[in-house]
Amino acid sequence: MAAGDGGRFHIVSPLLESVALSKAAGTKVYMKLENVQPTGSFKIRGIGYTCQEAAKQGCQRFVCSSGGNAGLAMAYAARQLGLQATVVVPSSTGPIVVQKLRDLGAHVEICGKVWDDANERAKELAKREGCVSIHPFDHPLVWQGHSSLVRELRDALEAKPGAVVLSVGGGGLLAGVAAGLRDVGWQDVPIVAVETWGAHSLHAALEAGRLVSLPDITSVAKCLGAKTVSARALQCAQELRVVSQVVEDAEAVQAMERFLDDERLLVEPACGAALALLYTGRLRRLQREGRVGAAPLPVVVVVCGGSAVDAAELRALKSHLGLP
Ligand code: PLV
Repeated sequence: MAAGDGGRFHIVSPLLESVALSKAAGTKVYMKLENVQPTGSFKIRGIGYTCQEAAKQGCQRFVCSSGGNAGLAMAYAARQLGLQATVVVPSSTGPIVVQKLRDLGAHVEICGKVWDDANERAKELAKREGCVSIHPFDHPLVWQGHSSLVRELRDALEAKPGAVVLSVGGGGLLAGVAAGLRDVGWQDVPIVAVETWGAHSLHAALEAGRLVSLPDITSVAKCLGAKTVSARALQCAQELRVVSQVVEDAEAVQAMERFLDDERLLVEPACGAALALLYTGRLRRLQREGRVGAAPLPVVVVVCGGSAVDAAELRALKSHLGLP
């Protein structure tokens, strides 16, 4: 099932209509199920491709800073390529991911409180001979790898969608989808870029009209927690039809639980953020305001996935947020 266009580690992911999400959003919703990719998220597309290209140049070891999923994708790609992997994660990345990284054979370092701290350490490590630094979201090869997702949409859908809904952390997925939309001539399709408050670095940058750094990451969606969004993501948001939306942590976590019941799929808060846009009726409002395409055009939500969650973690998140 290797996709063959860009990276050879990801699969052509399923595109399924969700009756439950369509009912909640009041419009036909397709789920692009990136949660079934190897290592559980879309990250394998861009990171897998980048590792593959770096391996061709003869590197011996990859180093990556990560909130979790980029590191998992890199560890997986390294293992496939027979190379070493070091992943630096912040302390906010929980034991579930650290164990999965070790199970994939990666060397794990825990450094600092948030991803930006871990990234400083990764930059140090990458200076060692034979090491290649793999960025979790801010590199042209990462965007190119992620862009394969849109070609799959073009191949599967009869017409272009009214919107693509996705989550934004550092903005690699946004930049990749934007590149893919341009590639297939769908650059007029609006992208709804969703963040949580406390990880809203794109929203803050758009309000300021320039890159700004959040003082801290206070959201539970740690995988959306880059204090500063990439310059490329801001540029995409300024050049294309990108609608920035921010949801509460509680909405993202409630969306995770509802999605588990509706589709029997468990995803991270980072993904719950995009789902919350549909469950809370925000998409309907954007349609009424004419900011995204309305019925009969379908909407695609990128179910970006995430591996840092299990049943106990969902319970812990709910209790942390005081949810019943
Ligand atoms: N997570 C990055 C950055 O973390 C990482 O290191 O794994 N959904 C999920 C499940 C993710 O893991 C991420 C990114 C995103 C969405 C956002 O993707 P981005 O960074 O390309 O906007 C700090």
